[in-house]
Amino acid sequence: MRKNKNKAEIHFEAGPYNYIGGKWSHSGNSKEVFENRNPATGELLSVYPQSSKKDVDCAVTAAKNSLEAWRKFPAAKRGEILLKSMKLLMERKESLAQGMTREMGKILKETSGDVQEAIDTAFYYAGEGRRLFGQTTTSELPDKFSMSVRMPVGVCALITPWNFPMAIPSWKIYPALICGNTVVLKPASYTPDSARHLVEVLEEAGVPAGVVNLVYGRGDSVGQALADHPEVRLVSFTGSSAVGSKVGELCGRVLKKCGLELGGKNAQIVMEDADLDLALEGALWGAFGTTGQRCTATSRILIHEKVYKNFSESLVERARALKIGNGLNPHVEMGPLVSEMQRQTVDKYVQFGKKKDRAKLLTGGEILNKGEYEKGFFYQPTVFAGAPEMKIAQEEIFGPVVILIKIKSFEEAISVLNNTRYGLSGSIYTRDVNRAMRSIRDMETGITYINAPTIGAEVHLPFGGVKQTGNGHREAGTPALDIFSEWKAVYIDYSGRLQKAQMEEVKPK
Ligand code: UN1
Repeated sequence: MRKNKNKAEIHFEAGPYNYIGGKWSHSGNSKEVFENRNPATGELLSVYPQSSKKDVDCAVTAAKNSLEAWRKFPAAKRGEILLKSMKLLMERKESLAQGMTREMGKILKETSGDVQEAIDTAFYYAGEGRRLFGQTTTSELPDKFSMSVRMPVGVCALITPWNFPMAIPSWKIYPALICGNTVVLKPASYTPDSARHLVEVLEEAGVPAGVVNLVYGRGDSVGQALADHPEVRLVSFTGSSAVGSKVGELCGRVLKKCGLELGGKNAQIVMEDADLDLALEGALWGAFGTTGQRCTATSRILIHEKVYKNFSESLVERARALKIGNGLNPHVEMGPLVSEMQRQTVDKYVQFGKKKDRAKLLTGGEILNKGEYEKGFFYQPTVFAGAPEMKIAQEEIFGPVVILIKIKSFEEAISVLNNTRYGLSGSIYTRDVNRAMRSIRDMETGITYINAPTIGAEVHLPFGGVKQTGNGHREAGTPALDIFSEWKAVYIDYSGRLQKAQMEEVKPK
C-alpha cells in the first residue's frame, strides 16, 4: 500500500497489481499502466496495469491448473468458503461502498446497495452448494435408472462493467465457483479498486490460489485475448450491445459458451388511473438513480394524455430540484457520470435530441462544470418531450436523460414500449388489475414491474432481457446455474444385458 503525501491524493491505495495464481503482482509483461480517478473530484486513487495477452495466458493457465482440485472439492464445502466471503463483505460494507463511490461516482446509498447485492448473491449461491439439483426420472427400459447432474464448464472469463462494480462481478463469480469452475475476471478500467476489494475478500475467505484470477486492462486487448483463448470455455460479458455482439461473434467462431447481458431502452408506463405520486417517485428513481447509468434505467416514460400535463410538470419540477454533487455527501441525490467520455456521449445525444430529433427540452441538457462541479463529470438531469421513433427514444444513452411520450391508450403504451431493439425491463403504474396482468403477458421484456420502477432486480430471480439485450441467457437465481454448468444425462443399466433404447419390445409380465 502506497500513501501519497499530497492531500488531494490521500486515498491513493494500490500499486499496479494483477492477481494470478494466488499472487498479487505487477503485470509481468507490460509496463503500461492506467490511472483510476474520482469522477467527482479528479483525485488520483490508484494505478493498475494495462496487461498484455501474455498476462492473460498466465491467468488462464493458473485457472486451468486449479480446475481439477476445485471441481472435485465438494460443492457444499465450496459454499462454506462463499459464506465466509459474505461475512467479510458484511463487515466491510461501509468502507467498500465509500471506495466505490470514490471511483465511479454513484451516491453512497447506492454503492451500499451494490455491496449488499454482492452479499445477497454470496449468500444465495453458498446455499446452492447443498442443492445444485438435477433430476431423477424413469427409464423406458426395465432395470435401468436415469438422472441428470450438473458439471462445471471449465475456465470462465468474466468481463464486467463499471456501473455495478461489485454486484455484477459477484453475479458471475459466485455461481461460477459454486458450480466448480475457475475464473479470470477482467473488470472495467473505471472501477479497478472495487474488483480488487472483492477478490481480496475471496482470497481471505479461503478461495484456493488460481481459482479466481484478476487481470486488468483494455477490452480490446485483455477482453479480446480472453474471448479468443482456446482454454477459456465460457465468456460471460455485461456491457454494450455493440461490444456484446463482437464477443458473441468471437465465441461463436470457436463454439465457446457465451452469456451476454447488454443494453436496454426501458420504459415506464403511467396510466390515467395510476397513483401519480407513486409513479413520480418511481420515475425519478428509475431515470436519475445511478445518474441514469444502469442497463435497467428508465429512459422513456409513456404517459396517458389525461395525466400528461400534470405528471410532466411535476417530474420537471422534481428533476430541477435534485441535489447534484459528490456522492460521498449524504445530501447529494445524483452523482457525476463516470467519465468525460461518458459525459460527451450523453451530451451528443442531448444535442441530437434538440437539433435533429426536434424533441422539446423541458429541463436540463447542460454540462455542469462551474464552481463545485469544475473538476467532475457532472450533467444536469434532463427531460425531453419526444416521440417514439426519435433517435433519443430508441438508442441507449446511459445518462440522466429521460424522454416523455404521450400515449392515448393502454394498447398504444404497450406497443410503444415494445417498439425498440431492446427488451430488458418494463414498468406500468396502474390500479387496474386487468391492465397489470396484460402487461405481464404482453411486455417484450425479461423483467416486468407493476407499480414499481424499471430498476431494482433481486438476486434470486432471473436477470436479463429479450431481443438485442442479450443472447437468451439469464443471470442471477437458478438460471445462472444454466450458464455456469453443463447438463449431463446419466443412465445406469442394471439388467445385465444389452438393452437398445427405442428398439426394445417391453411387455408387462
Ligand atoms: C444494471 O443495470 O446494469 O435491477 C444492473 C437493478 C440492479 C442491477 C442493475 N439490481 O437495477
